Amino acid sequence: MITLLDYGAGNVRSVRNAIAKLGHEVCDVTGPEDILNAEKLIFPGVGRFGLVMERLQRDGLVEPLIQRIRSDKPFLGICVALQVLFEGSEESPGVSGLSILPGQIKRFAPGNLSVPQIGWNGIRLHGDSSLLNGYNGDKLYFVHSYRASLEGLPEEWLLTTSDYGEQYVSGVARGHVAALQFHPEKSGPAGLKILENFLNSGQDRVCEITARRVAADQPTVMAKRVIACLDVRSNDRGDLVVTKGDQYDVREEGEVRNLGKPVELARRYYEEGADEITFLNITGFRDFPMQDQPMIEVLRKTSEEVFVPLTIGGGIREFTDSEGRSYTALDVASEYFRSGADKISIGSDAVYAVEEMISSNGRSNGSSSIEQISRVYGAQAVVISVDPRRVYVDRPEETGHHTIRTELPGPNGEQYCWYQCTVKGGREGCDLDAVQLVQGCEKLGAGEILLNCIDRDGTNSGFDHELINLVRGAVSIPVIASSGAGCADHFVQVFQETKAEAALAAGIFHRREVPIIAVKEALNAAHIEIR
Ligand code: 1PR
Repeated sequence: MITLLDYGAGNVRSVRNAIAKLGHEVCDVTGPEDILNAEKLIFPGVGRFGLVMERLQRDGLVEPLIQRIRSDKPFLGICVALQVLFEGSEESPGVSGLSILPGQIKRFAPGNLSVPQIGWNGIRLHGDSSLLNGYNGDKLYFVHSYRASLEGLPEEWLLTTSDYGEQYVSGVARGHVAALQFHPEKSGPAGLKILENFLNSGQDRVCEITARRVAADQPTVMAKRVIACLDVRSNDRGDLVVTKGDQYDVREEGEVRNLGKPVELARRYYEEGADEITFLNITGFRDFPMQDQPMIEVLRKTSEEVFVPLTIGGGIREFTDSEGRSYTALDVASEYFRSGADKISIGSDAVYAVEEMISSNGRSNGSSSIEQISRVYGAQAVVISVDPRRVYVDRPEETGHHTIRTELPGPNGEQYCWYQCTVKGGREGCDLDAVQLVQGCEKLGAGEILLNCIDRDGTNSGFDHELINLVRGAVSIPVIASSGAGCADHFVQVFQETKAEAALAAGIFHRREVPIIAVKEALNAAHIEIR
């Protein structure tokens, strides 16, 4: 029996699902005595450092946790649960951690790398431990803006380090206790193997570092991510289907295109090596997701079988239902997180939030959906889905928008264009450009940009590099390039010609025109880091 410390913030369902998949039963911590008595305790830390500590304090769990770890009872901490083992964090000044380990957690300062670090990185082994038995060197999934430093860490605890602009601690272990900065439950087969080693250990000190190693010199390198996207909606018969549009028009001869079943396709992409799966509930702007149980069910079922990150978007905003019951955007997002999402994506509501901030002279009162969700779940859990389209102009100075000189002139020979943001799945254009939107969203607390392009969507003509360079240059959070992939070479080109951290495609994967493995092989042949 595995005991899980779930304090109600973030995606703990994935850890639950991974444990179940590995054949173990899970029970929850219901009070301080469970922390002390549990045979094996897993603590998946999600959210901000201060919030995690506040919840532990509220539930009287701080002292029992310290006692458990000091008395060397089996314990596995994940992500922020590694960070709270230290004395404090720059993320939440003045909040004390568990102080098992000395030092402060600091924010990444990686120069031109984006923060948060989101994606697949390597680990460098500093010692041998049965926790890593069978680990084959595959990359593992990280998502964080703050990191533990090597400085002052007692050597007997140091299991692994990784690099992201600087070297940081990615795993600590001693005796029966370990904590990992990466997410084993989201790291595919390599992560599940590590989790399994912990779950299956008997009385042996599974985490003990039995021999020291001379760590490799080469830095670990983040992989460029390949993401499969599933646009989901109900067809005219009421079945939830994966569909795909051409420039956002998903109907063919009057019918909604049906390219498959969401859970089946997601499972297929996981098995084929997708680094992440994104679901977009494309009619979410008019339907209300908390009444849309099928979509939540899709997420629940997918997270039982798919152990890479899942993002879900569509309809994340505040809402009042027909009985007058109101839900905040945070309520909606929380339901998605509880159902297995690791990140949520916001489209239309992000546009409204930035328009409002601009009309209030760049100030916000803290109530936007982005701020609400980011405060509780952290910036890395909030993705902004941008749906821009090109507007060609002759005179850039007259637009009042961020305009570029384009190598692809407009229909009347226009040399310039700007990218107009849209809402409601491209149905309405706004007086806001893509740069204004993404900069506004970063300021409000978003952690990643999913950059679609209506002009390229479904065209198979390649990604819009001009758009991607414009947006990537405007923010310091990761950017996912989306729309237009038609062949494996388009992925090579987008990573060679832009600084996008990830690239997403839909149509070519759904129609089996290009397998994910072919994309990975092409990237590998071009010496682009992959998982
Ligand atoms: O506004 O918060 O409710 O979110 C709605 C979400 O649904 C947004 O993320 C928006 O992008 C998405 N959406 C709305 N309508 C459509 C549509 O297609 N009619 N899909 C839509 C957006 C774009 C990509 C697509 C890529 C890659 N789809 O997700 O997967 O363009 O396609 P390709 O590789 O085939 O070119 P809210």
